[in-house]
Amino acid sequence: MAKHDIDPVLPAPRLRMTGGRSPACSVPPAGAWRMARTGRHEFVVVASRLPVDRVEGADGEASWRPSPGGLVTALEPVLREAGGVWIGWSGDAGPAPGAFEANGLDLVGVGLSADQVRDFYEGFCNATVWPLYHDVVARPQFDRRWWEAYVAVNWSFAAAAAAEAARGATVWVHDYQLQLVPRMLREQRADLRIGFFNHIPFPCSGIFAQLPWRRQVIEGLLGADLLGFQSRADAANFIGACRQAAGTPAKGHAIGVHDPDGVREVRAAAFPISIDSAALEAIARRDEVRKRAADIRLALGQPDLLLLGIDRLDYTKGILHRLDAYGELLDEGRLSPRVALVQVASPSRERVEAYRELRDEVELTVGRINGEHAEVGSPPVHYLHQSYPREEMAALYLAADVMLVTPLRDGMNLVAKEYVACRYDENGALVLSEFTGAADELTGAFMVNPYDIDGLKDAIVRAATISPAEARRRMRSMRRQVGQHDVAYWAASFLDTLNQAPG
Ligand code: GDG
Repeated sequence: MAKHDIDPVLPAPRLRMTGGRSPACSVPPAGAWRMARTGRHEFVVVASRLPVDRVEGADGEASWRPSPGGLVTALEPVLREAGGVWIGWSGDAGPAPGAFEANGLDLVGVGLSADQVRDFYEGFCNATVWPLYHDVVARPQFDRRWWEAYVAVNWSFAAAAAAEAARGATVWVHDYQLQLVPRMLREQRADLRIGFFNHIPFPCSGIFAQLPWRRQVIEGLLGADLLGFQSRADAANFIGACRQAAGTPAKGHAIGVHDPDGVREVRAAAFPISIDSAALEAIARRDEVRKRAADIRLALGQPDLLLLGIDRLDYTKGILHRLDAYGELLDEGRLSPRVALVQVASPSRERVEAYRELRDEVELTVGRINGEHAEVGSPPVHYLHQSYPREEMAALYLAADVMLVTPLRDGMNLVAKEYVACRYDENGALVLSEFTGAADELTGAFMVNPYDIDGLKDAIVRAATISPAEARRRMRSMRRQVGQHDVAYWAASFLDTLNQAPG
């Protein structure tokens, strides 16, 4: 696929940060840029994962199956129109699969060794940054070996992006796994327009300050022209961290970064991500999906009240707090005796210790609630530790009377938006944690502080007992928001702002 023009290595502008030494990560590993060149792609997406999964057929032959999420849906038209490429990791340890085509998209696989999967992905990404950025709801672990792996893997991604991007191309880097890529890329390819979007929260400067490599991370991110966050609070936290960790001054959304050629302006602002609302609503409207929703209620014994939780099994999602509140409501008899809770907890990061412990604790709690309250054939909690196709998810959303979204911290939470998009019938109610990015937009929800179990219980009872007219009013306002601000709107507003950045 991509044919490359071999270009001389571009002069590497060295960024000078006010009040900083040159960070350890500014020195590329030997040979990282041996292949420095410009590619043919005008638009490059760099994300930790590829939008496809490697599957092995019965004959042992490997192939790629598309795993389209919201990000792919939003970026696919841009990728096609601009002749773009997606750079990411396949999810398996092993050598780089290199460049290939799947589903009509140009893809470039970055390889991670088994040690890098352990130290970069399971270590630095999932056991250091993830808990730290989610307000330390679990204890972050700091390990210097993990940091070294993080630097090395970020170099691999930056090198792949530099090789694919045409002169003057737009490169959009995604998420906390790749925070050093913007600067690494700029040092080699000053001609590029570089955007970065942070999908998870950015913590307040007091928490961020715990990170031993905070200055390097800030400097890495400031290699971008535009930094997008899920909420205004996250963007403000980042600006605060720039001041504190790197002594970089900011004026409003603009941060002044001292480059050799003068002061470069980096913008940090909120671009709340969304979903492909129309496509999801179309799935929910299908006859077979509506029938499946009715069948789900039937299979559950036609409950008076069906509560639903859908989450990756992650300690940030507040699953245990939700179960505690539900268990107490059952103890107190405050819900209809014909109530059921369906909790989908899709498997996630099972090699990380904290996730294994969480699974044990959730399963113990579900077992206790069912042990105390079940009757033969009708347990009050239906716990599903599995992943489902989108159609089944839409049927569940349609079947539920009350959706419980109770994270302790969440960048956005797409599940809340998906529930709203599926409810074309304008029924159903949403209980939503105020610690999600979605809470800024879905003001028709019943807002909760998930740590306040009594408040959570009251909100569940209120959501379960509102009048149909109030439910409709609330759902309509949320549907308007999600309908108008879909994932295409999100991508377009980020890319328009990036393209207007002084380049
Ligand atoms: C990160 C940030 C931010 C879940 N189980 C199944 C399944 N899912 C889908 C949901 C939803 C997605 O996974 C989960 O998205 P969330 O937003 O809830 O959470 P994270 O995975 O933590 O995502 C988050 C997001 O990035 C985007 O920026 O909102 O804050 O943490 O789409 O539907 N999908 C299918 N089967 C399942 O079993 N098909």
